[in-house]
Amino acid sequence: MMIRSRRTAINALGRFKREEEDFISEVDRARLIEEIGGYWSCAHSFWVFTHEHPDGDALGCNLATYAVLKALGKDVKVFSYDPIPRMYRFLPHVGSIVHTHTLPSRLPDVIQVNDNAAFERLGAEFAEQLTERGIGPQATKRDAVCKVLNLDHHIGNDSYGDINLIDPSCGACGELLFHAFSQLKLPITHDVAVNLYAAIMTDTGRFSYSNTDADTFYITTDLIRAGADPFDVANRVYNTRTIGQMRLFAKVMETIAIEPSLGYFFCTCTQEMLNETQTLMSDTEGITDLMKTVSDYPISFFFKEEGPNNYKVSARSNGSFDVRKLARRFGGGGHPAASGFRLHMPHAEACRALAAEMRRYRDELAAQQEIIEEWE
Ligand SMILES: [Mn+2]
Repeated sequence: MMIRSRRTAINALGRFKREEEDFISEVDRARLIEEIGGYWSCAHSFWVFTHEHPDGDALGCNLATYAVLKALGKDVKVFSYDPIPRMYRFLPHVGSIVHTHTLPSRLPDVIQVNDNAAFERLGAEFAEQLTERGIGPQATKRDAVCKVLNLDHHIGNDSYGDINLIDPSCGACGELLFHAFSQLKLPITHDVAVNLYAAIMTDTGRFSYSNTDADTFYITTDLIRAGADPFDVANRVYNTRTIGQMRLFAKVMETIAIEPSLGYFFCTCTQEMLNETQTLMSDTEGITDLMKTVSDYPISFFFKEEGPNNYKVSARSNGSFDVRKLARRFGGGGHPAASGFRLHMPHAEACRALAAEMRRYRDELAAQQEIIEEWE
């Protein structure tokens, strides 16, 4: 039987394990939302951030935040460390996003970070500049005025904010923002609805990942009633591929390699492939979803060559294996079914390092399972 409840702790070999401390009670959530609401109503200037290489949840949340704060008459700047992927350029207010690596010198009253589990993941230069100005966990002298609001749904968020509203029961950070706006009676306008709908649709894999539950549908029902058009949003996000992208997909699929004894397969996108097909690394979006449709292997990895001997690895699992724990061994993170990490070494060496770690991890899980069986 498939266990559907998000709040069920499940054994490590069977399904994802969620530890008690990962969860926030309804009461605590409501209290934190009240506190955040206090900043939204009292503060004047805001900077809004998310993780580098923003996805639909990250951008949808930041633009919904922009729309809500603007409607309250605030001075709002949304920053993006990386360019906005083409598929998200239709989102309402996307033109307000400032793509830069250099922040203005004067700090705002409030910094809000959506959907970002660790301070460094803001982007190295953002994290550095903020740290210099007394913001973040590494700052030696703390800025006395500017407060950091950290709103996220990743298990294991570093809690780097002054207020940390972390709710892993939310399938998308967009769900968490919906709860916040609703509790604070802030109007869900058409623009807010489209952004939050796009956030939730993409982070739940079109309402198909294990993070999808009844709440997801209750929330999206409200968003549709507020003006989000499911056909239009899905069409704009997913049906915008180019021929160059299809050629890139073909080249990447050619590289598929299998590790049968460890239960995974992987493929690679090189800079050369991007040159040959006139595409960008962000055009590989969708490849991991395609890899997840393979039933023979429960785990897949996608190596993206970002520079010489520098690979960003996306890990995906069909639900039987917690890839977040594996990613953490390489200094990465994410969700149990979708995580990422970096390997700074030549490709062949990176493949060997991954195989070695997978073998160690699997042996440890097997040992744990033996202990569990002994107790039962
Ligand atoms: Mn997310």
